[in-house]
Amino acid sequence: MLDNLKDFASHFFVTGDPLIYGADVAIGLTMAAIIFVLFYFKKWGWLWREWLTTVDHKKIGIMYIIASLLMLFRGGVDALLMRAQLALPNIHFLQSEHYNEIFTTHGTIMILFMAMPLMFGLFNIAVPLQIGARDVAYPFLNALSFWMFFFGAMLFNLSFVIGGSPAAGWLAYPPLSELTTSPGVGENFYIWGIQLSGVGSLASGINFTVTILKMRTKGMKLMDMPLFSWSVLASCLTILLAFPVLTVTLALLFIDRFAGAHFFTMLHGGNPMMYVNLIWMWGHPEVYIVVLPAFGIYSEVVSTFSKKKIFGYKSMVFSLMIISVLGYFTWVHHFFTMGASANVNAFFAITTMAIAIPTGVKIFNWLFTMFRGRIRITQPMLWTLAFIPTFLVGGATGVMLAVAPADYQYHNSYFLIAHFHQTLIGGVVFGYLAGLYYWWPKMFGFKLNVKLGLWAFWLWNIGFYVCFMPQYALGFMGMTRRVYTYGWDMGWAPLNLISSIGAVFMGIGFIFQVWQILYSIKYGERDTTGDPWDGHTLEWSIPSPAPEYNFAVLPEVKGRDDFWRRKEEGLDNKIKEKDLKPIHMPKNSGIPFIMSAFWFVAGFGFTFGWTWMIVIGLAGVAGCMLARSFSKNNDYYIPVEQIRKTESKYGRLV
Ligand code: HEM
Ligand SMILES: [Cu+2]
Repeated sequence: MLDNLKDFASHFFVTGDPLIYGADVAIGLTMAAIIFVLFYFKKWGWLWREWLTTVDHKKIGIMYIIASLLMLFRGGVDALLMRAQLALPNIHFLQSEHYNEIFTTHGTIMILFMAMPLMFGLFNIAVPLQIGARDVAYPFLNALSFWMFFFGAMLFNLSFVIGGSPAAGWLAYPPLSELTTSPGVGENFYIWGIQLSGVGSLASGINFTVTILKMRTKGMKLMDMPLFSWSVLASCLTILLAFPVLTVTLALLFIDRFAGAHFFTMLHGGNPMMYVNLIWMWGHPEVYIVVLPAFGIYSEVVSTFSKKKIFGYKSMVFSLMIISVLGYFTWVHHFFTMGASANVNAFFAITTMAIAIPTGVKIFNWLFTMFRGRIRITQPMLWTLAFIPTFLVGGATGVMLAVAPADYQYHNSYFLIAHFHQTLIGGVVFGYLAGLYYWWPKMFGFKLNVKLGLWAFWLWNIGFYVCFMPQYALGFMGMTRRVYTYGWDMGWAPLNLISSIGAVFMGIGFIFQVWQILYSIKYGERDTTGDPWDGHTLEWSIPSPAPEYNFAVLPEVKGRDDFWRRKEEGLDNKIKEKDLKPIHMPKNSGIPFIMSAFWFVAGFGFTFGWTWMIVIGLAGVAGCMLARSFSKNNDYYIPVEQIRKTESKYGRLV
């Protein structure tokens, strides 16, 4: 009996490495501290009522952002561990298997559990306010999306201490990810973590598409919409077509592992290359899903801080759309070396290069917007200015990689690693940081400290170039990706050391940002106007932070950048008392949280192949669906008296 238990525990819990025990202790202590604080200050009720059950897009946005910053921390620690291991030849800090796990969790977490939720956080914060709506189209679904993402991310992260992490790369190529070659539960954690959060992403894609198409305020035609909202639409349309492919692909892989099927095995008619095609049919659009909203943010920021309407609005919109459509026809560039015919490779090489054209159009439009503008160098603007050259180099090296014959040389080398980090950090991370700095006062009612922000900015930027420029050279020198160590004879030591130092700089930059947030909570410059940047879109016309109903009276607009027009015409933001009407709102609900928790249980059951647990989980999910279907009391009205009180507190009532 005892021996059985011991045997089970030694497989169930991850053991062996002091790093892991250290992390176990840290996780345990953090959890204990959080629970203690909640009990001590009697905050459980508050947490449940105000946050865990909320359907308010603004609060959901904040939760997304907090979760994604935590994931940025975890992914960043992974990155630093890898860079420590590679800093010099023949280091025995990480074993090879451990290194495989870390690049796998780093890549997966950074894309799916950091970039995606940070993106959805910004969608939630900005889109309803920009288009003059009271919430998203389906607030309940929005909460469900968040909790599905959250529990999916937790399931994935659990593999660190229970069962063991996945180690087959961030896209889990078979045959390596098949049962015969990865017999542990790591790949199951990978599959189910992504499946749960993928449902959330797909639902958010639907939610924001409908919100943008159906909930724009009076007078706002599609071609009057702020460019961030356009970029969200482009991204969500891409989600709608791409995410189902991911779900099906991972489901097939799971059926292989769980039920002994042969979709992607080497034997019995399976075809691993099928998987590689399918996963990249999602994977390539995915990178556009995350980068297009960053382009939207740059457009808002450049226009605001140059005090000019964006140059070439229509061409901006068309470029967004062209990129999202072309993005579906480039996936083979990830495996030119697969051995497709020259014609096939040529097709995908050309489509890939073609994307440089709309992207170039956008870069020129941003530059022309700044040209002769009254530029203010604020924090969002700084990150935008840093993005342009960084993304330019990332784009240019992308075109180099798109040259199919040349890719036989670059493929899976550090040249590629440098290229995609340049676009993902220089494009996506810089963009979302610009967005965070830009909308922060709207979310919380205060600005982030500039001095600490400047430290963070320079550390990130210098660190970025120091880290990734040497990797282009390392790629040419023959260093391939996913190697855990190398010998002195390779001559890669100096450049790797430099690269690791750059990574440390970025890490310190992140610490400065955490410090910046904590410092600014206490000392940050308060925003009492609701319009700290002299903005041009509707979110700046209401108080910061926005009241729960956003707009006491829904605005009517007469065209693009309507808020600038109103300010130029000397109109104020006052609301007439006689215009106030009761506001129809959705009620909070615990179902999204509980249902996602049941999904988590089911996912855990699937991961370990425990039927009883799967049954409990799925039964719970079904119960939640029924409960929701039969619940009638889902909405309420905010009475005029309460709106009057809130608005007069902000001095907005005449
Ligand atoms: C913050 C600084 C970062 C550093 C220092 C860093 C470093 C690294 C390193 C050392 C690897 C492994 C290379 C190898 O041995 O093959 C890697 C892989 C990867 N990184 Fe990062 N990274 C950073 C940020 C990011 C971000 C922000 C993203 C995405 C948004 C990202 C996405 C990936 C992906 C997808 C992989 C490939 C994983 C795989 O091979 O399966 N990284 N990174
Ligand atoms: Cu691609």
